[in-house]
Amino acid sequence: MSQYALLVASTVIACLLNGSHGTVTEKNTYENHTCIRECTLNSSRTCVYDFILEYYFTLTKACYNCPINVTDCYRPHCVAANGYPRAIMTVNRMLPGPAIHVCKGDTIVVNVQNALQGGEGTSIHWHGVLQHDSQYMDGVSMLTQCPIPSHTTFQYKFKANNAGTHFWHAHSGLQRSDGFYGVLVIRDAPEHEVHLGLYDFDLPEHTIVVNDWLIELCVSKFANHHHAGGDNKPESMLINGRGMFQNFSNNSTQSVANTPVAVFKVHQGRRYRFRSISNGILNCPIQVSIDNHNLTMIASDGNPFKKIEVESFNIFAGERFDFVLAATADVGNYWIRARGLADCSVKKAKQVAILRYEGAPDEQPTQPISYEDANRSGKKLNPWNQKGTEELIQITDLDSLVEDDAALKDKPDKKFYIYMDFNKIDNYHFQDKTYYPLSAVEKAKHLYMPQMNRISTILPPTPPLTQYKDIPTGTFCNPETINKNCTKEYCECTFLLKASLGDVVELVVIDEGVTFNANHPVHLHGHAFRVVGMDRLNDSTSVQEVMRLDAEGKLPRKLTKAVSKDTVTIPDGGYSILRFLADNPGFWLFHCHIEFHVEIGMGLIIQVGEPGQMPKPPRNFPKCGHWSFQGYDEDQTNQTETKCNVSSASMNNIGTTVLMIVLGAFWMR
Ligand SMILES: *[C@@H]1O[C@H](CO)[C@@H](O)[C@H](O)[C@H]1NC(C)=O
Ligand SMILES: *[C@@H]1O[C@H](CO)[C@@H](O)[C@H](O)[C@H]1NC(C)=O
Ligand SMILES: *[C@@H]1O[C@H](CO)[C@@H](O)[C@H](O)[C@H]1NC(C)=O
Ligand SMILES: *[C@@H]1O[C@H](CO)[C@@H](O)[C@H](O)[C@H]1NC(C)=O
Ligand SMILES: *[C@@H]1O[C@H](CO)[C@@H](O)[C@H](O)[C@H]1NC(C)=O
Ligand SMILES: *[C@@H]1O[C@H](CO)[C@@H](O)[C@H](O)[C@H]1NC(C)=O
Ligand SMILES: *[C@@H]1O[C@H](CO)[C@@H](O)[C@H](O)[C@H]1NC(C)=O
Ligand SMILES: *[C@@H]1O[C@H](CO)[C@@H](O)[C@H](O)[C@H]1NC(C)=O
Ligand SMILES: *[C@@H]1O[C@H](CO)[C@@H](O)[C@H](O)[C@H]1NC(C)=O
Ligand SMILES: *[C@@H]1O[C@H](CO)[C@@H](O)[C@H](O)[C@H]1NC(C)=O
Ligand SMILES: *[C@@H]1O[C@H](CO)[C@@H](O)[C@H](O)[C@H]1NC(C)=O
Ligand SMILES: *[C@@H]1O[C@H](CO)[C@@H](O)[C@H](O)[C@H]1NC(C)=O
Ligand SMILES: [Cu+2]
Repeated sequence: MSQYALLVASTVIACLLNGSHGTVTEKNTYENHTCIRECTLNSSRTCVYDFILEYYFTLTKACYNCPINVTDCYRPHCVAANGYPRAIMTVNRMLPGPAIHVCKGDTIVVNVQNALQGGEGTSIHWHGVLQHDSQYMDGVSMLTQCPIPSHTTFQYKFKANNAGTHFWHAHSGLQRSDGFYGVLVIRDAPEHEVHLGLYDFDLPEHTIVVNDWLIELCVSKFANHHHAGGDNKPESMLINGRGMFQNFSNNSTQSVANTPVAVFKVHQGRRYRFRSISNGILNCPIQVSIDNHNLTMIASDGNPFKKIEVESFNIFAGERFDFVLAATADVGNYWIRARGLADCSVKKAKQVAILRYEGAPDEQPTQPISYEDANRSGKKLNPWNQKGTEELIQITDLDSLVEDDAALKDKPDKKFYIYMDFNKIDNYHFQDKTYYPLSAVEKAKHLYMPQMNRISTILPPTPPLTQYKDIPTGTFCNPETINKNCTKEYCECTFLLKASLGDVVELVVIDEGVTFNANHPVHLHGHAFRVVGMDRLNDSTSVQEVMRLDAEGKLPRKLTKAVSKDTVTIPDGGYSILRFLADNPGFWLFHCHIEFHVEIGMGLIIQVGEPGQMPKPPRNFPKCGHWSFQGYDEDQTNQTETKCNVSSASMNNIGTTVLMIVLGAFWMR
């Protein structure tokens, strides 16, 4: 722990150098932020960060001769990624963006400056932070706030009240996939760490962020896949924003160079707490393992469970796992391997990083690194679409170390069956009934709709949490209120389920799995849930079958020591049963964390409590109006009485648009 002393000392200097606002400088990496410290009770601080959000590119001029000269790859503003040239989105010209490491009880303040060229709005979600009393800081565009218009700023401010390994990412369009993501770790005082005795160090440098990575802007792949014949398979993967993929050759020697991989340093004989995060983008569960080492798994999504030693684990989009690594091998370099499953197996998406022992040379391990080489056998936590066995440990096989609470009572107060699948339905956004109906299109271009209860959710025209009164009547729906046959016709609305404040809610989430052997990791905002049941019944199932089994008492529930999480996989052809105490009033998104799926509506809103029970946002919290056109009121003298006034936030958008038109006209001349 003494390593913290060093960090703190150097931060004082970093602070004195705090420079101008609005430009990206070295201090914006926050690598040595004053809030990075040993956490103790009653010593909370306010931790401030400036985030500048931009479109950017890999291997820019900031990279000079990277990777032929590898040192250049570490220059400020150089994003080498996996070496593939592509447009990206960065916060402070870093990939991932700045890591936030704070202590429980601290106040996090992030000033977001939207510098996106192109007039795009944005917002940032703090994945895993429950936001009690700061619901309007959850960062979901059009649910808990308006998108932050380009060339404006927004301040996030909330208490870091629930400890654990979390992360932050954009919750607006597909931006998370292009680079708007980063680490958010909230450490607790040692007194509260149940696993404290298992490790010697818990350091920021041992945080691992894995994700699949495309070779183009996500929206390009999205449009190609949904409108033409493009696939939805990731090509590559990153570990902490780094990796090997693209080959470079120095012509005079023909030797192959690659962009550098992430390196994690350890001392032989010590034990380290590692914190891993998946910012998975497409359908890409990731198997993580470290050569010559086993992993002692101790926590997920911020909640500890009874330790269990495995050889590898799978991590799904949005999940986090903490493990202890004992550096017991010979001094040397070892591969840390990330192997993409499901859609990531098609192009063998994989990545490596290096575990380097103190005293080992600055070299790569010699072990081969093919996709197949990363298929670690032996005990594995969190299998993908496999039944649990002696070797395959399901989430429900773990014993939570979070005390049993009301969520685990015998009978929940509210119970919902949520069934998911890819449905063969003529969706007018991607098919045209007249010109190219589903039936006329070749099978390879058939598009199946990932839906919940056969509904595609679109977010409301104004955020219900902050502008409830502005929501047009008839916006919200649920399977009972929809008066359409959604098996026959495409159904799109704002799917909302309601719970009273204090209810224990049970979600029986089913993946019917008829169409593909797929996967939908689901994430709940504002609450952690207990995973009380999980099984893969068969290659496919149906909501009717699961309801029948449930009625017959054949869906076992683990009502003691069920693990607490906020993101979990639903086995295809099976189900997961989730329980939570609805103690956080607000509008909370519950959604599949696969970017293409949530973007076309695989999610729903859980309303907890009545609007009157939800805390009011600050009086000057930005607003936006909805744009459903109701005709112009030509009478200028009667403007204040028009129904369709626009608020300041949307005025900003108009301003930008006008500016762009003016510029456009200028260029045309
Ligand atoms: C943070 O501190 C470390 C250790 O003193 C130093 O090596 C590193 O350059 C610092 N990082 C930044 C961005 O200032
Ligand atoms: C921290 O504060 C709480 C209540 O404010 C108090 O009960 C506790 O003794 C304090 N702990 C320390 C270590 O000062
Ligand atoms: C590589 O780049 C570094 C700066 O990043 C520079 O100091 C060094 O001289 C370069 N090496 C070569 C061989 O050009
Ligand atoms: C780079 O070279 C390796 C080894 O020859 C090869 O397996 C890999 O496919 C190459 N990468 C790309 C993107 O072509
Ligand atoms: C290698 O040669 C090719 C073509 O001769 C040239 O386009 C490229 O820039 C050269 N690369 C380096 C690293 O010198
Ligand atoms: C290629 O590598 C050789 C030997 O390492 C070095 O002398 C030369 O400068 C390099 N050429 C380029 C274009 O980087
Ligand atoms: C990892 O665990 C397996 C048993 O599951 C054991 O056979 C193996 O020796 C262990 N490896 C190390 C490096 O501890
Ligand atoms: C990975 O290894 C397991 C056994 O550990 C084997 O059953 C499976 O077929 C392997 N998968 C691949 C893709 O090789
Ligand atoms: C809805 O449509 C499907 C497919 O056409 C049909 O099988 C089903 O019976 C319909 N359901 C109702 C309630 O009409
Ligand atoms: C699993 O599905 C297959 C094919 O649909 C069916 O034949 C089999 O009976 C099912 N098994 C169970 C246990 O339901
Ligand atoms: C202003 O609008 C109201 C209601 O929209 C209408 O009744 C009234 O006649 C209008 N006043 C004028 C001066 O046009
Ligand atoms: C319309 O403007 C009035 C006065 O500025 C304001 O009170 C009201 O909230 C606005 N309505 C909407 C939908 O923005
Ligand atoms: Cu999904």
